[in-house]
Amino acid sequence: MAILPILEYPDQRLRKRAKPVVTVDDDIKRLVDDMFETMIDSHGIGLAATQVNVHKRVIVMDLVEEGSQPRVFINPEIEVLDETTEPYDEGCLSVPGFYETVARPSNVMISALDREGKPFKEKASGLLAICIQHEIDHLEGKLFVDYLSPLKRQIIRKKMKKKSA
Ligand code: QAP
Ligand code: CO
Repeated sequence: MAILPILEYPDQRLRKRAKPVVTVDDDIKRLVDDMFETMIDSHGIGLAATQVNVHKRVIVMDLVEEGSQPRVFINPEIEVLDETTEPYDEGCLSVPGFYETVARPSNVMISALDREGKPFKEKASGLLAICIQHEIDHLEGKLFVDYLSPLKRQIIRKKMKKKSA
């Protein structure tokens, strides 16, 4: 197992679109294990492979607030179930120290493969629904700051650049 470096905004590699996993082999399982170790080490609740510069459709999650259950989503897809949206103060391991309110659909159906490559479906609401949408955005090269006003995004961008300089 290994702790992988996490890319930070505004790194352009966070903008790459991840490719579907063709077979859930030992390499993917190793990636999943390393992603869990990396996420736990940095006190995260969710991590997409894009954030560790691997452009494959893999997400790990452990929602501590909801009774800690390690979850793996490979090639995840969501279907929005109704019109309800909910604002939530989101953060991101790739934008450390910044939290902003984002409104997303409250109720979604998730389809994905698990760590063994087996397909499953799960109805999600609450933090799980928010987190899976945030993480799927990463696989599309999208970040939560993209939902903010250009001014707010610019401020965060400048502060992040200053921090890494
Ligand atoms: C994504 O985010 C998420 O700023 C996961 O200093 C967050 O794990 C989805 C973290 C909220 C839904 C709601 C952030 C750790 C972790 C920080 C994370 C920080 C240390 C963020
Ligand atoms: Co994130």
